[in-house]
Amino acid sequence: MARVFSGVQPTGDMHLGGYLGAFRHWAADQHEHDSFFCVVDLHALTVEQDPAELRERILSTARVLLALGLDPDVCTLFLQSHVQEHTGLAWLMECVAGFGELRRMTQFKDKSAGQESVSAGLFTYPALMAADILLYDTDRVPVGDDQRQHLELCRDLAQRFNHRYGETFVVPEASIPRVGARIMDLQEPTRKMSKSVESPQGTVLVLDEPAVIERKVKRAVTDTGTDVRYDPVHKPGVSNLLEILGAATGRSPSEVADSYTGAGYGQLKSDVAEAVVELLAPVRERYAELSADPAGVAAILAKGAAKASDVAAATFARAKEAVGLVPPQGGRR
Ligand code: ATP
Ligand code: LTN
Repeated sequence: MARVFSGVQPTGDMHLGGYLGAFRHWAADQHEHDSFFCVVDLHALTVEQDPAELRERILSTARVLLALGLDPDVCTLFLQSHVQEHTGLAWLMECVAGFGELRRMTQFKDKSAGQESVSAGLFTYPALMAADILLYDTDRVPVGDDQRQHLELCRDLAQRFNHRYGETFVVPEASIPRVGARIMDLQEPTRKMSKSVESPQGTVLVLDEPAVIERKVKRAVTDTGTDVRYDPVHKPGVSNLLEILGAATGRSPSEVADSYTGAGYGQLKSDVAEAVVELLAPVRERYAELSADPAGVAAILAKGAAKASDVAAATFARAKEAVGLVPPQGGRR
């Protein structure tokens, strides 16, 4: 059975982009593959966080993942900071990664641009992400399109390490959906829907009430003209709505567009709102149940961490030995 690993940052409210680009595929993958899903809380520290807020966000992110269908009896769900090997292997990865290749990461360039101070962690972030993936002998990494470059770097690092120190890591493949891999902001459809950019009206949150979802979709920026056509360059707003509806209903955006010949933007928006509400309503209900059971969620995360630690410890021991570190007597730590 192939091994799947993916992660989500607990840095903000989870949104429709992440849901369509990644999380719903995780829920499907868990039934077909040996799946590990991780709330990457250490990655969140690369930018300044309020401790109380972060604590709450880590747990609410785990609740959303469970609410959208991750089944702890089927997959392994855990918090990155509960498995110490992530930071240990990240160091080995940092020592294999080049300064130049980290500097070329577009996410680093975007997130550091215009900032007064930039942490060293933000710069080395992709090395920690590579460690996350490589620790689990991962075959496939289901992510949205924005993670393509980080995945490419992870593959390069794994191959470089294997070449230098002997076969140690499985070289993973990115698994990026054909439809929905890059959902755009509803108010600014040339920018990806994101939780770290303040855009309350342009971002549909997984936990938004149906009336809020309807309002956001109906106020989405569309383009000049009246015809519904899939053309991301000239009609980014309409194309984004077609992408959302396509991803929600299992069709390609062009196929969806064909069914609107002669219809206007109004009909398209109503249908998008309805499809998204239908998709997300069960998540909100289940989230409320999980919020009433913090001990249950904590137990799930503890079980996940124990299982993840077993796998991670074996890989980390192998990697340390490969580079020439000396194992401690009587144990693998
Ligand atoms: P930020 O927007 O702050 O960079 P994020 O929302 O991209 O954060 P995560 O929530 O950690 O970060 O991402 C979780 C998953 O969702 C990742 O696999 C990412 O590629 C995917 N994803 C995020 N935004 C979108 C989007 N707009 N469209 C499709 N997939 C997305
Ligand atoms: N960089 C990712 C989050 C992330 C991740 C990972 C995704 C950290 N480690 C390992 C997949 C596999 C993001 O910003 N969305």
